[in-house]
Amino acid sequence: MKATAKAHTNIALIKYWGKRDESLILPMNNNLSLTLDGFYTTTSVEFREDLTSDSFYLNEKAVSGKEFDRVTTFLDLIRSFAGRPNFFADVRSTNHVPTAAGFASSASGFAALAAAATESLGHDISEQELSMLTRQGSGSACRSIYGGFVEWEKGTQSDGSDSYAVQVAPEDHWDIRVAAVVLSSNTKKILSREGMKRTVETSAFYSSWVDSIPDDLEQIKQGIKDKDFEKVGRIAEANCLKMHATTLAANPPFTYWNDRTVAVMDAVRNLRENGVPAYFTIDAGPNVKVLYLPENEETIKNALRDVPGVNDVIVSRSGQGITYL
Ligand code: 2P0
Repeated sequence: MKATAKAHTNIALIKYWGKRDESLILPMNNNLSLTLDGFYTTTSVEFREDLTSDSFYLNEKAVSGKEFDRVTTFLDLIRSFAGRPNFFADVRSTNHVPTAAGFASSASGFAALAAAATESLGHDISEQELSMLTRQGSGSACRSIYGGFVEWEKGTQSDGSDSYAVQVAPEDHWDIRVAAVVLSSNTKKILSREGMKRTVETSAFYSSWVDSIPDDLEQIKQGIKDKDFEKVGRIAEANCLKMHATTLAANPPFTYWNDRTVAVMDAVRNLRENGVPAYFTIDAGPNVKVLYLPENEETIKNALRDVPGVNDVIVSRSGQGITYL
């Protein structure tokens, strides 16, 4: 049976940074994100008895090499989970995640793939099980199963059976927005997988990062519940800065920022000094995402577009979880 699913990407407000198990993809720390309606992947999967191998098309082009291997390895997991080890699949994905905006398409990509693949096999699966499976494709993808604010529980079991995402507040709880600031040049030199591994293994600041998480999470969840924008923004921005500080203390040290990243951070601080509430967050690349409230949308867009080196500003609202088309 052919099945199609749509998943949105998400932005972490409390970052996932470091694994306690690299093959099962188990994180060192609980983390929390907002699912975004502006960026998504739709994927169709058809498992068929007559196929002798998998095929994967992304934006209508056949994919091979490492990217293809990552998809078939993930399909192996789903085949074995569903008790259908000998079924192969035709996979067709369309990404609506502009690479230039600095969002990893792996989050929406693996979430949509997991949902469509399990549906195609006719396998009845809970959202919790789906999140757990998705996690093993890409960690941050397990949060994209749900809409709104989502926490990924790190769990304590060595087999990963208690490491999955849970919804903290649905997408209609609060109209908080995110502007993705597209910079003029942004080669990502160190992949997040490699960057977090190096940081866990060598950064003098890594244990402080992990120790600081429970308090950040408790406070941000209270802020989300109370719709306290300044509290949520302040904690998210500080959490981002702490994550990036761990990379500066790694060996060899590295940073994801460039001069344009720092210029956008300054612009956000200037907005705040002028009475416009706005906070930034940055992932494993130079692009900046800015949190703001709907009434300030025009001011935020204009101020960010005026920063030298900024090519575009793409705005997004809180988005929904997995949907089947
Ligand atoms: C996050 N990032 O919480 C953090 C913040 C990057 C910085 O999740 O190795 O692509 O597939 O589990 O999920 C990026 O890492 O890594 C990420 P894997 P993933 O969004």
